[in-house]
Amino acid sequence: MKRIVTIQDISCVGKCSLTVALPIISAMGVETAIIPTAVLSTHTMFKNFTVKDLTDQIEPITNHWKNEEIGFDALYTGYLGSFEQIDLMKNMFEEFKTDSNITFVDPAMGDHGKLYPAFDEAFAKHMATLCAVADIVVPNVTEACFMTGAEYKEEYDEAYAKDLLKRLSDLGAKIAILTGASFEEGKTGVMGYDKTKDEFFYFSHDKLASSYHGTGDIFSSTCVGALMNGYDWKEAVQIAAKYTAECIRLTMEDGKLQWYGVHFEQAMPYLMKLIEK
Ligand code: PXL
Repeated sequence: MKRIVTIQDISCVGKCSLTVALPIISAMGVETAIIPTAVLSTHTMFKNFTVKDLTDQIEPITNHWKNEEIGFDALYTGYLGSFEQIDLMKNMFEEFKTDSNITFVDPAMGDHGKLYPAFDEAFAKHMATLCAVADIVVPNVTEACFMTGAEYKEEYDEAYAKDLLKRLSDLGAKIAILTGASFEEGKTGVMGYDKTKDEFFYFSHDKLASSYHGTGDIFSSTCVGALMNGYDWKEAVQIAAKYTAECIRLTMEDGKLQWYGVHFEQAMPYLMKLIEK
């Protein structure tokens, strides 16, 4: 059985970060160890959220694991709250990286051209240094622009997406995956670039009319789960995109609760079918 570790916050309400990564990756048949980086009452798009930072727990936890010779088939980071946490992740990658495992970074920092309330441009540039040492990175267009200094565009063509991917891989990551890549009328999707093969890949599907919080985390978690189930990155992004779209579709049937995340639980049977071999 594969074992991964995911390092991100627990937002108690709002269905994002660990409250989606843990159930999704576990349901995909993969042991899911966690490091909670902070506990928040909700994610940061709600007003008046509470937060307890857990940065001081990260090193004691990883030191204990090292002493116990505990290893992981994937190290997956999501929302991180500070420069220090980013640096701790770089140390953790150095300590736990092997020839056979993967490091997967979702630089969860913003969307729709804006960074989340807790972040600024300097933070995005620092996140780029973590992406530099990862095997796979999965930013959306907003995050890719803030990390690479590219101009953010709401509307763009395929050449723009390819340029962003090249810039991301110039940072250092082996495989760069751009989520929410949309340059065909009525479609959205994901475009990836494998610099070791100089190969692009694009998968698109019909664009749904609503956008919800936490879908990036659902995409990344599913991608990690699919990779651990033996799918290559191109298959994994398709599985993740299809499942995320189904989660959105089911949520839309149930009214608009944009900040409360998507009905990923109800779409689990569909995910199980997607990963059947
Ligand atoms: O889904 C990204 C995310 C994760 N964790 C926290 C957040 C957000 C996005 O706003 O605030 C705490």
